[in-house]
Amino acid sequence: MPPSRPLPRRLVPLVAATIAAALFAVVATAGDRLGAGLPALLIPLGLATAATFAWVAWVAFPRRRDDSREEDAPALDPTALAEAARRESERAREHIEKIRDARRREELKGELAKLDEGRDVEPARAEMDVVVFGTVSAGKTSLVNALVGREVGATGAVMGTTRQGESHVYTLEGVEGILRLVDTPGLSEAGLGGGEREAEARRLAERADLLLFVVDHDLVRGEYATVLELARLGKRSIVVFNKKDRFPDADREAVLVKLRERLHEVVPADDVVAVAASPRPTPVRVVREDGSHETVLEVQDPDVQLLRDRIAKVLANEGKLLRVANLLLKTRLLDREAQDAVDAERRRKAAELIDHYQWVTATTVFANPVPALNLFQGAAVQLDLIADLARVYDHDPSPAQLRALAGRLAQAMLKVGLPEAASSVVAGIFKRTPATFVAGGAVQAATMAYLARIAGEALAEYYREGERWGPGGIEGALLRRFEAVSRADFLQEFARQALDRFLTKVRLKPATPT
Ligand SMILES: Nc1nc2c(ncn2[C@@H]2O[C@H](COP(=O)(O)OP(=O)(O)OP(=O)(O)O)[C@@H](O)[C@H]2O)c(=O)[nH]1
Ligand SMILES: [Mg+2]
Repeated sequence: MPPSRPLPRRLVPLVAATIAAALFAVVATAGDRLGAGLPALLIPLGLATAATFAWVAWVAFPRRRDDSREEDAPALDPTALAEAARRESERAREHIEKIRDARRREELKGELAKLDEGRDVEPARAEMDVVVFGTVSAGKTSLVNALVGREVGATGAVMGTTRQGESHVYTLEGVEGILRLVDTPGLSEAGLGGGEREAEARRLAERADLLLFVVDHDLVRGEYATVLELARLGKRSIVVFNKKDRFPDADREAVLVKLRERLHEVVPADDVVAVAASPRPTPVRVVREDGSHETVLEVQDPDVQLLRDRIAKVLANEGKLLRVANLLLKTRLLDREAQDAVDAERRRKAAELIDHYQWVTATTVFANPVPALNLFQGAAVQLDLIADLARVYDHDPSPAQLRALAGRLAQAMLKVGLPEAASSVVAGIFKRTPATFVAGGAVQAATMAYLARIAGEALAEYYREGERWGPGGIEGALLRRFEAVSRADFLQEFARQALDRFLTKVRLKPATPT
């Protein structure tokens, strides 16, 4: 049965005010008959009634967000989530099958099989990843050691002590299943840095069943942004304020209040917990038998019990739901990885094809100069390029469709004046080279290569986008590619290759500048 929805709190003052106003009106009407001094008495009476109603209603309808979270959680149905994960898994499988690189394909298949297994596993054998994440030196490894109860990872004052993710199995009273506590490399101070280690930490955090976000003071901007980002991803997080021993009681409370306040939209107050994973030894005055005294450093035990209790409570109450929701998320992420892998392979293949055909085009023109656009109106090389690009993107156009597409491309090129534009770009780059002798045939050939590349890239984009040209239609697509291809770095490389090819073909040497 779905849980009953509490009255939205925003309506509470309105309802209270209406009731109070109605009462006030009734009494005031009666007051008209009773005498003139009464209104002075009625105003405070009305206000007091409104305030009382508002207070009673406020208490009677608690905020949904924090306090009712655990009761609300089951409203999401684990069976429905598991079913969604199964559908997502089918989609991912289809994408994985399209990956040509056998090793990558098998790797992703293996990961998918593990996720599939995880859906039907019984609670006692279920695995839960609790990922410890946060800024460098916040005390993540110290926290892992404290929770596990022995030194499993190296800690240090030097930033970047932990270099890769490490997981440790541990148990918590009252929680079924296999718990893995995963330590991660720290985020850079700003929390926005790149780098491989940070990328790995983020990858682990995204896949966590439960996240422990460790800070050792109030949040810096980067940390705040990261917590929000992960919350938006649906990541269940406990924010751990570590090194509380460094603060006097009042300051520690102030930091906690501030953290709770800043995070109140995404993290319930109970899920912001203060700990001391590895408190500094404290100086203690010891009185010896002979009456003299000295100060010694007393080692302090870790203080993480509150956090342990909180993790146990969250996992006991929401563990199953978190695990299934996370399986769905992980399957989605895997599907995205598979799609990215397919896309990257296709882009590579398309780039190879375009490269190949641009020079085939140029060589054909160089051997047998034809009026520029004839080539696009049904010449074999262009039709082959279009057909091959279509196949890269799983399309199989008929010969008639190929000819129609080639014709449309040629028309669009003419319409936006690409042949002239390309020819002047090419003439320009040849002018800047020592090969001033380059004959008209070579310029024409290189121009055609240039046009073939622009057409090829526009086509690849067209197929990539599911046979859509994007803004401005076919002309817009061609112009966008023309701009991209006319970048200086591309032009330099193009000129070098063009000269290489035509110079070897005609066996001419560059004219020696006089
Ligand atoms: N005072 C105090 N110091 C702590 C506490 N926890 C950790 N530290 C110190 O903070 C420093 C960093 O601790 P680590 O556990 O290595 O921090 P980390 O977040 O794993 O660091 P990286 O792996 O480099 O990102 C060490 O010098 C710890 O002794 C604590 O509760 N109180
Ligand atoms: Mg560490």
